[in-house]
Amino acid sequence: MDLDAVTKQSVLHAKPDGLILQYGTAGFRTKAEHLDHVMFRMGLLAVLRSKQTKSTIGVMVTASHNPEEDNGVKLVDPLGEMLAASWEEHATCLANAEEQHLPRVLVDISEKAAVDLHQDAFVVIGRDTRPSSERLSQSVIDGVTVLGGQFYDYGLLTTPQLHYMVFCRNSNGQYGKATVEGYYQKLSLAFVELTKQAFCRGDDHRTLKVDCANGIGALKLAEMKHYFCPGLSVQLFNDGTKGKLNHLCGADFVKSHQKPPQGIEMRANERCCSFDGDADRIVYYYHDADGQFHLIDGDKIATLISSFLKELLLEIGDGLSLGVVQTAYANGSSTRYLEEVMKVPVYCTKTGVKHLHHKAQEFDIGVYFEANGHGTVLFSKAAETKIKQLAKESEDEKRKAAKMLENIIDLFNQTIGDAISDMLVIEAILALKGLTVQQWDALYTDLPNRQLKVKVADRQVISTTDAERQVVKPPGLQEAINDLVKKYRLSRAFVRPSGTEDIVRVYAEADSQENTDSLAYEVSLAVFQLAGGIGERPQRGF
Ligand code: NG1
Ligand code: ZN
Repeated sequence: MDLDAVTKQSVLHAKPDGLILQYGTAGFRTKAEHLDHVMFRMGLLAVLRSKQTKSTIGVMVTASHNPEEDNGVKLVDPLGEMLAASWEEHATCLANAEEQHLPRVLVDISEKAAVDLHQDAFVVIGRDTRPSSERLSQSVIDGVTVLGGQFYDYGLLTTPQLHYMVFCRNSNGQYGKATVEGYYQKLSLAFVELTKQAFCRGDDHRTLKVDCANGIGALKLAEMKHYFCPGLSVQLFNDGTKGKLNHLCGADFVKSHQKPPQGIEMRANERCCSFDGDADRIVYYYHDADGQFHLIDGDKIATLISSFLKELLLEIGDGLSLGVVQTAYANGSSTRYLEEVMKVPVYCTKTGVKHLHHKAQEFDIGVYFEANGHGTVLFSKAAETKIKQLAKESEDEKRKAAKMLENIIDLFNQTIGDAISDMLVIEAILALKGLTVQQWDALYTDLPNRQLKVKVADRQVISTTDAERQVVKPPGLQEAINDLVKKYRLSRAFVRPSGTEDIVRVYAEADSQENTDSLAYEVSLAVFQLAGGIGERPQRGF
């Protein structure tokens, strides 16, 4: 390591005094103007991680669903997974080191992680469409080069596409070609294969309206859409030509406001969906004939997908285990439906896909989704081998089911949630089952729910347990929540510090929207009073 060169370059990417950031559930995320030094340093870290794993490492510049002025960065590990937990700590140390300590911290990390410094390093970089992303990804490149790493800059990519590239490169092309073209081909081929039978029937529900959050999803879907036409025709809205990224549109807006995005024309009973700013989340929705808005969130997506997988598994009859993983934000009705009607085991983990991902790995087939629409299906190596074998050998019906499962394996990028993969699997299932969006929505009725944010001086004063469903500290807060919850029917509420924003999140559920809103307000007030609220007190009414 040429530490003198690092010191010299680092001055050009100086860390603002006193700024402390944490590698959280989604990497580093804050206002774009505070991130230049973090980007440079993540370039350095990616080189060390690449040397240590002797593999290609990814760096993605994005702040996903957050406002256009924000930005962020996360590292992608060799198998297209999120960065290993021990390296999250290294990332935090490196990002927060004062200028003069930077060389020492680099040496420390190399020693602790037993990095072979003579090894070559290769880093691939992707970015979203934020105005700040291009400059920030240049800072990542500066970091990579000063430590002697090689790199390839993919430029504009969705987050899942970068994960795909990393995995392809580390599996010697066996998984697919490490190009956007390769990604389009792999997914669309699997989609066309999977839906062959459905579209022969002359289905006329093939149009889907997509709100692209004015983000990268618009560019990539525009390139990709002719690959799955005429099977599916997608109409793009909020494609970034006019509006601002994630502003009054996108999956996060639709989910948290429970209303349609601006900029999309919805007719009664038309199937619509929204991506988020980096195209790893998706939610569906429609207006009924009375003009009422219906949201189909990640929980209902998980339900649709797992019920289809369960049918296919019964068909192949091979005893492969299926499990669904959710977080505390999953609607109570979805959990009840999965457990009691579908008889599928359901587990709850902490928020953040990495937690769901780990739990899902315990099954042959693990379906995981956050209520906000971020999720995927994981197949174990053993399940994949079994399915591929059955698709070749067994008799007709079994073989058909195994082939479908094989296509589904190819469609789910195998890594993290991907709005494009999810959309294609959902569209395929709806077509194959001949289901309308209303029929899908009618699987169960969501309990009214509300999410609020509370500002506190230090959100770390709140600590939780039981997959974030119970507060441990500050004292008295959980008791206060318990008393409030008791006032309502079918009610539930919890609070937790956000991992991506400087706020505390409040969630409530109850028998009516009015009661839910009261409960959410009362719990917010309890947080404000018992956990050091700042600024304006929470108000009733939204
Ligand atoms: P935080 O800010 O920790 O609640 C949010 C989402 C997560 C996940 C991350 C990463 C909710 C309630 N939380 O985390 O599910 O998507 O952002 O983007 O939706
Ligand atoms: Zn995202």
